[in-house]
Amino acid sequence: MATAAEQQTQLVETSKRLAAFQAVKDYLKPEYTRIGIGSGSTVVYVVEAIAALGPAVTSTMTFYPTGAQSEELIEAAGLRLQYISKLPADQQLDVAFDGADEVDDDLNLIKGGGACLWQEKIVAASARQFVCVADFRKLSSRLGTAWKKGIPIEVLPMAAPRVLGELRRLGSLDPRVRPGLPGKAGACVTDNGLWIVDAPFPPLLLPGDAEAAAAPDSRPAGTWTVDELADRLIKIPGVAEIGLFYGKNGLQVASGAQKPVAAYF
Ligand code: ABF
Repeated sequence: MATAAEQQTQLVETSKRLAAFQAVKDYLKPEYTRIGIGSGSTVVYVVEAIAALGPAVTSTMTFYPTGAQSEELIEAAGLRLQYISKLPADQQLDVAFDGADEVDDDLNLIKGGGACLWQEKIVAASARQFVCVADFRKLSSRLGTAWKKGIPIEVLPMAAPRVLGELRRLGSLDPRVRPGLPGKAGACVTDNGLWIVDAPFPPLLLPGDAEAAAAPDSRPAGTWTVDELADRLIKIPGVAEIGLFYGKNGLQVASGAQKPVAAYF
């Protein structure tokens, strides 16, 4: 007899797998040739779903990873690998699939729990369509409700103390440099040699919220809309990239689709 914890794990894994297969069914068209593959445990099922289509469909496709994990997944599934650095500037990925840590009502995302957020944003921004695949635990009406560890922010190590100070001034509740994996001393180091700061904020507002009508400096400390906070965070010197994937972004209009066209739960 499975324990309650085992049953919950099974439910989550089943949800991830169902969401991944549905997302691939709905958004991977046989005529597509360039596909982005994100990071995390949900994306494992995305690659499984793609591989299950067989070489008749996938042999004309090339897959672009967001990091070492997705690179290994692509190769292990026998799919053709290419790096985003090789994508010509005048070309786009047809679609990119990736997971998330949290998704709000407007399909804004928190990403970066796995510390790959910078590459993930570049791959997402290179795609015409970005499909977020996430299980039911990730859905919340306002970011910061389900994912309580904070917004992941990739920073230059020498700037970390100053960035932490700026985050406190913006109302972040106890921002911290993310530690390395258990048993490893020091900070978590990204594939880019940078650090991650996790910055918790009160739940982020959406433009239609009554509180959003007031000017930011007349609201309680740390109360921001997603767009306002993203604009401020990315401007802090020493911040390389932020784990907020949000709708109002030049990339979405100019080249890619940083905001997901769909989220699956
Ligand atoms: C990536 O993997 C990250 O942006 C996000 O932090 C994480 C989600 O992982 P999982 O699918 O394992 O929950 O998508």
